Amino acid sequence: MKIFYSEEHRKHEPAFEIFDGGLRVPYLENPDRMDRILNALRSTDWAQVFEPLDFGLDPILAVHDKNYLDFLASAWTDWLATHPKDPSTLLPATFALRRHPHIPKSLLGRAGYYMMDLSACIVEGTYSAALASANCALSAAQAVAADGERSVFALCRPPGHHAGKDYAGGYCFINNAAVAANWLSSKGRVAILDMDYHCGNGTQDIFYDRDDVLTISIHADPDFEYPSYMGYADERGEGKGLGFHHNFPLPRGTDDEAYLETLAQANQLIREFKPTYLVVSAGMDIYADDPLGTIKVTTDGIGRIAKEIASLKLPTVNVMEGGYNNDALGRNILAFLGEFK
Ligand code: SP5
Ligand code: ZN
Repeated sequence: MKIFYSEEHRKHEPAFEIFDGGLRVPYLENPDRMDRILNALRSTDWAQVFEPLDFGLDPILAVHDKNYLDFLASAWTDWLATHPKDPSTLLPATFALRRHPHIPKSLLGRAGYYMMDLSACIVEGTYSAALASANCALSAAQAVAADGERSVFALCRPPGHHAGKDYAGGYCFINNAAVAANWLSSKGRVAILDMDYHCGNGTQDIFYDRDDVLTISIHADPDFEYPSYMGYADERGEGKGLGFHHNFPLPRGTDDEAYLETLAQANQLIREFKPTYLVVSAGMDIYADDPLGTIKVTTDGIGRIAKEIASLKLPTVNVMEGGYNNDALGRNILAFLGEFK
C-alpha cells in the first residue's frame, strides 16, 4: 500500500493549546503521532512510504478562500511584525461571531476572524506543514485516480477536517480530505466518510451546497462535544446539496457493536449514491483510551470498521485526521489499514 508522508510537519510544533477553563496544556496534536504511525508501518512488509508531489495552490484554492489562504501564508511574519511580548505562538483572544461583515486589517483582528478556537495555534512552520499535508492527500488521490491503486493512505499532519473554506480550527488549517475529494470530483462521483471522533464541520461546510460530493460524518454528539455548533442530525445540506450531507451523532460510551450499526447505515447511503471514489477521514480518536474521546471503540473494533468500509470495494483514499493516544496510534492504524491491503 502506498503511504504519502512529508517531514514538513515537524516544524509545526506549538508548545501548548488552551482547553476549556483556560487550562494551558501541551499540544496534543504533536509530531510524535507521526513517528508512532511510521514505526508501525515500517514493521510491516506491505507499506511503502512516498514523498508527496507538489500540486501548487490551485487545488487548494478550489476549496479555500483566497484571503484566508493569504492570511495563513503571511500570519507568521505579520505576527512577528507586531513585536509581541511572547512571540512563540500566534493565538488570538477575541473571535468573530461573523454576524458582521468587517474583516479588520490588524493581524490579531484577522486571526480572530479566520480562527475558530484556541487549538489552531500558528507557529513558524505551520503554513508549510499545512501545504505539505494537503499535498499528501492530493498525491494519494492521484495514485487512486491515475495509477489505479485500490487504496492509499495519506499520512497527513496537521489534520484537516475542522478547517472550512475560510477558517482554521481544531488543529486544522487546510482541509486535506476536502481538497483531495474536490480534486477527485472532476473525475467521478465522490463520497466522504468522516469517522473521526469529532464532527467534520469544515468538510460539511465546504460541500454543503453540492450534490456531486456526498458527505457523511459519524461523531460524538455536538450537544456535548466539540465543535458544539455543527454536526446535528437535522443538518442535511442546502440548495441542490439538500440530502447530500448526513450527520450521525453518537452518545458517550458508544461501543464497537453500536458504532458498527451506525456505520452500516452510513455504508448503505454510500452504496445508494454510487460513488466512483471514497475518501475516508480516518480519525483514530474514536479509540476507547483516547485522551479527547468518550467513545469506546477498541482496536479490534477499528479493524472491523475498516473491514466494513473496505467491503464497499471502492477506490479509497484514507486520510489521517485525529487520534491522540500516541501509544495506541501505531497498532490502531495497522488494524485499520490492514483491512485495505
Ligand atoms: C482533528 C481533531 O481531532 N481535532 C480535535 C480538536 C479538539 N479540540 C477541542 C478539545 C476539547 C477538549 N476537551 C477536554 C477533554 C479532556 N478530557
Ligand atoms: Zn477528532
